Amino acid sequence: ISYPDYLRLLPKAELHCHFIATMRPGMILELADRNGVVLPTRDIDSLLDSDNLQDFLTLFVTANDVLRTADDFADVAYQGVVDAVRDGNLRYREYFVNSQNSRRYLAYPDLVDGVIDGLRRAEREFGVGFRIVNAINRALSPEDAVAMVREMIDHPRDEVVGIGQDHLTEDGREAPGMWVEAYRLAEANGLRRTAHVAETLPADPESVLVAIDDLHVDRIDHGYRAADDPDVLARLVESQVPVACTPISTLVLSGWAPEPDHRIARLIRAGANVTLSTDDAVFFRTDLGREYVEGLGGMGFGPDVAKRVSLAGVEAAWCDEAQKARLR
Ligand code: ES4
Ligand code: ZN
Repeated sequence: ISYPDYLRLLPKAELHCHFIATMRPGMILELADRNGVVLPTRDIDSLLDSDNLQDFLTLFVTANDVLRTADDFADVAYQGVVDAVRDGNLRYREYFVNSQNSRRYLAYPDLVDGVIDGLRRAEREFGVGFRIVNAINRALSPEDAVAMVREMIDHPRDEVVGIGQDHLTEDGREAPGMWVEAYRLAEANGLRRTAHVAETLPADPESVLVAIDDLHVDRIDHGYRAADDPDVLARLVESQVPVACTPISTLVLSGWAPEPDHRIARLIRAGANVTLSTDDAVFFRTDLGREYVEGLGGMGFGPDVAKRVSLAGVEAAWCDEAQKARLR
């Protein structure tokens, strides 16, 4: 078996996956028609054409807007699993949903129940486990984030296990400390916590430490800039907080091509607890197989590291022990 085939067939757990960006382009058009939403363009290539975070987030908002009902969410959830099983032998996935973004159309419990319906159906057919993480929209206010966490507490679901973040302010600033109240509330109510930090320039490496020390995260999304600061990197390694890295996303948004000096490669060589994900599979035209083949392979890592990274995804998952045992 060739190395690329080995990497594609390796069973995988994915922890950093934005639900909206698992939506097939055809489905964006179909749901827009179903719900009478006018898109800026019906040309898929120009719709998906974004090479920086701001354009990307505009696309993200556009795509989010075509989803209006719980059934829409269930349909997107189901087809996303079908694609990921085919393209990268996905066995387990944690999804970021954005309940704040759909609040105008859909109450929080209806949204998550739609996602759960679709993912349960896919789990019965393909055996792919899942959990759901509600992501704070960082373009909105800290108070809004706290309100989001309160909704989660008021409508608990076994499948919804934590909070994360996405989107970003217009100026691209990362200020992880501003979310501390939402994170404290989540922690006090038994919710897990992850944060998008230190993704690209100009984000500070120190954001990683704010996430660990102030937000009390049990996972970090991206975190690449830690590789640029020896003290931050040492703390990240010492903590062994899992880092959910996304090679193709950084290639598209930051122009960082997979090569042995890539920041993710430096994190791995330093002994950080790295896992691999797609971030936004459809929108970056990637899949979990490609993250391993072009990402890890392009960074020069062989099968031993690939196996270790894929297992790190299982160990860092927010599911129960019985499910982890099945995935190992
Ligand atoms: C992202 Cl800040 C943010 N939000 C959603 N998806 C993303 N992919 C990369 N950065
Ligand atoms: Zn992300």
